[in-house]
Amino acid sequence: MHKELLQQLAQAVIDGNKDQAETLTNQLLDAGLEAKAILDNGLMPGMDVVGQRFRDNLIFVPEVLIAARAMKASLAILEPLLAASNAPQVGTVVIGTVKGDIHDIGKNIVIMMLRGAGFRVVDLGIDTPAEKFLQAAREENADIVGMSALLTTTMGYMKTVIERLKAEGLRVKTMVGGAPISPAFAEQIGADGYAKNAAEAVDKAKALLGV
Ligand code: B1M
Repeated sequence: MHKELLQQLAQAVIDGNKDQAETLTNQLLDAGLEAKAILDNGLMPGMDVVGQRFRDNLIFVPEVLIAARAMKASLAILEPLLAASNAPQVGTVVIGTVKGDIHDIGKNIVIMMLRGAGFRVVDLGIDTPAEKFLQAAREENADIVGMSALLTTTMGYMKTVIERLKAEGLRVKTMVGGAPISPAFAEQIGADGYAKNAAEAVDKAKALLGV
């Protein structure tokens, strides 16, 4: 039964059917499935199909927007479960999607998982300029500055932020991620850490702080 509902949830994301996505998410939770499994096996496969169709010019921005709205509606239900934590506080992360980039679904999932692992997370939102990262890093006494980018045209901005942090002498670790980012790119721009997905982001953040 789980499998069928998960497939329906993926389809609801693909169709951009927000109401259906919410109903199915609640049904899956009622049926005892864990939030993480709903995310990994329902929402993510749905958004993967959306990405492929978008790339192949089968659908366009408006369809992607309504798919994103459906995914966000489901995530809003899952958030308290993913972010619930009994873990002791392990450190502070300030995180944002870099300047020029408005993709935030992946970043928001990373935030939920970090909170769930006991991190205090300050969300700087989307289209975040270097100044905002710097200011927040100082004011929040951050241990880690996290950056997300989904566009090949915006990923280079991560280097700008890292260079600014270094130039200002801020003693903070940096972590980067997002679909176009690779470990080699992360190394090339001088980031301290890279994570492929939200679960890895938690492991990497802990490793960076030695906890
Ligand atoms: Co856009 N978009 N989009 N888009 N969009 C992509 C990224 C694209 C790959 C689609 C495609 O062509 N197949 C393509 C980029 C191509 C490129 O750069 N070479 C693209 C494009 C071209 C564009 C526009 C330029 C389209 C246009 O206007 N013509 C435009 C740009 C707007 C801008 O930012 N300035 C645009 C707009 C949009 C929407 C607004 C419609 C919408 C975003 C809605 C929103 O986020 N609120 C959207 C969407 C939804 C997508 C796709 C389909 C899905 C992205 C997503 O949410 N994935 C995407 C296709 C794709 O990625 N395959 C695409 C699900 C999410 C859970 O995964 O974000 O990868 P992801 O996050 C993962 C990991 O990457 C990682 O963990 C997350 C969870 O596991 N991660 C981190 C992310 N951040 C991390 C940070 C970390 C660590 C790990 O540490 C700090």
